[in-house]
Amino acid sequence: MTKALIVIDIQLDFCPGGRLAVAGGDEIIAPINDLMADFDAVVLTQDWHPRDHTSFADNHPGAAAFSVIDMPYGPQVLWPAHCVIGSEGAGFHPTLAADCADLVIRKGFRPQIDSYSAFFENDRRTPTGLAGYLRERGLTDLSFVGLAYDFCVAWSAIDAVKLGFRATVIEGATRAIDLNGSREAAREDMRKAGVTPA
Ligand code: VGL
Ligand code: ZN
Repeated sequence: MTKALIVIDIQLDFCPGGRLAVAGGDEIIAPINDLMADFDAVVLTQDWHPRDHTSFADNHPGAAAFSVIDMPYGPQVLWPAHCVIGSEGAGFHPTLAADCADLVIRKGFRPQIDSYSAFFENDRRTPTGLAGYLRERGLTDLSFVGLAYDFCVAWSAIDAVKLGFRATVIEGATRAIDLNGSREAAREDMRKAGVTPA
């Protein structure tokens, strides 16, 4: 009982028609639902931002969406407002088998810091609590799917390896934003970190 499927951010705002839509984001939902039965545990993450979140371009007057600013914890992409707490777009896509999840973990709810990874906020230090949950249940072999490949999926998988888990990304069950080559950069970062592609 060591295998967990970690399903990253299958929320309406990341699917076509959403506020930060990832191309083809909805195409991976049926395959993810099918994968769930192969695992001992299923964890869903949910991007969950207050309206005044510092990662939103419209909270920085004059700044364009998808530009990059320096934050105390490093560079930060400014995104269109998305996954606002309590909004429809923050909800899971209705076709995701969310009822099968053992745990839903929310991230990005502190106004001053973004959180791509399911394990740490973007300062790479503030934990979400997920590592403790997985360790306590003996879940050591993690497979990552979901959105977006080049941000939340990659950062989560890399942190998983750093924390001592075995991490695989099931690429066919992910889709990328691909901002300025971020897809290839993420693939290379994961390869170097020891994340196994599948
Ligand atoms: C994500 C950008 C901003 C993601 C979340 O889920 O990859 N990307 N917030
Ligand atoms: Zn976000």
